[in-house]
Amino acid sequence: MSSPPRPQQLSAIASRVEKIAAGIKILDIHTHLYDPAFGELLLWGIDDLLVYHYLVAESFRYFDFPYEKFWSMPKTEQANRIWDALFIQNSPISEACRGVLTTLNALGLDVNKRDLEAVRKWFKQWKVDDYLSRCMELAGVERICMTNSPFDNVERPIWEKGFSRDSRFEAGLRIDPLLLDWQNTVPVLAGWGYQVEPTIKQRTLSEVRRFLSDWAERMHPRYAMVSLAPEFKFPSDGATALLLEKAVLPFCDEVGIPLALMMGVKRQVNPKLALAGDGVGQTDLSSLQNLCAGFPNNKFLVTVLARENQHELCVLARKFRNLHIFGCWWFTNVPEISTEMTRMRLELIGLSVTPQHSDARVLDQLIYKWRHSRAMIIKVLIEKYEELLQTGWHVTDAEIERDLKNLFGGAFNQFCAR
Ligand code: RAT
Ligand code: ZN
Repeated sequence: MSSPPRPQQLSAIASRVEKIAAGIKILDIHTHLYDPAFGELLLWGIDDLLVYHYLVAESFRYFDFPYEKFWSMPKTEQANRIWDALFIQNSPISEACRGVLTTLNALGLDVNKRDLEAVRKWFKQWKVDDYLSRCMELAGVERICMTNSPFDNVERPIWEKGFSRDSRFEAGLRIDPLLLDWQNTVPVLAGWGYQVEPTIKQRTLSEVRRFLSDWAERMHPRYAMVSLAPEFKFPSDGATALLLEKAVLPFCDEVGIPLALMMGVKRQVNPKLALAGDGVGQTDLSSLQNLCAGFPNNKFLVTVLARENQHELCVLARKFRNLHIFGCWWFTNVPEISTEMTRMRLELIGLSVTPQHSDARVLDQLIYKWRHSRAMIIKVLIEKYEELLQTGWHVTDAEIERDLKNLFGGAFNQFCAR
């Protein structure tokens, strides 16, 4: 039996991991950011940081005026109200508030002055292209996966016209309206020349596949993606399950891309909050089990929103190698839960996981989302290496580098390439 590790060995492993991690560049596999060619769709700057829907939801805990009044205000005024409620009248301790401060601090601003106008002035000096590079550098991110919807009326024409792609951005084909709102999507697809009917028969299925293939050709997406309600069932005779089985999965198989499922979102629990009005519910993961077992040639990238589903998801990943877990999504992206989830994932499925994506909607958020997540992931990994040390297993620098690369995008790339 080897002797227990000495304190210097433990602190040496921590500083070796931190040093190696500083040189690792991240592939952010799910964001709502855009290639600069999409113009105004790429949000950035202090006002967009403040009106982020995570902060809108938190502000309404303190606001006492009607929802409508807030929505009728110009963005700057909304940002002022949020700043006042969450940063001035109360200390900004929530994860989303801390995030704004981490971001401003990393950009070199003195947050302690509490001077919103000075921050606004500072942002005016930037041009988007330079600012994009600066944010990516401060976040340690080298590639960003977008969320691209053919159903978005602002985005679609830009794809149709064509543009020269920024190689730092990858596409993600988002298809929620197709799978979740079939009745209203039929006239839309018909208007674009696809011969589809509300009753799903063979012709309609092959037209949906043609639609998906046309968009795959345009976007070259890394995956197709849909978010699902807690009530999602598979198999079932509803439109979602039918389209999934007979159009989307065969399409993904043919093109060779995974299907990403974001499970457990209850849309519009409070519609008065708009984008901030969605909630969470537990999903019956036997539907996911049925998909993984029934479609072994398909690959599933999965994140679940409910904390209660996380353990079962890890167990499913142990049974099905066509399932890759990613991210601590949305309400789980708080240190208490993300640390627990990351530790559990590493303990159950080792390094065959992508522990985090940023879900950034505003460019600057890359900085805080990744600074916070990177620190959390490294902390958990160090713990695990220290436990290995107790057994006499010493990880080499090359092994540490390999493991970190896998956690920050390598495992995702390997899964997609299989
Ligand atoms: O996390 C979020 O920003 C949510 O609003 C959703 O966009 C979610 O991430 C999604 O992609 O559906
Ligand atoms: Zn998202």
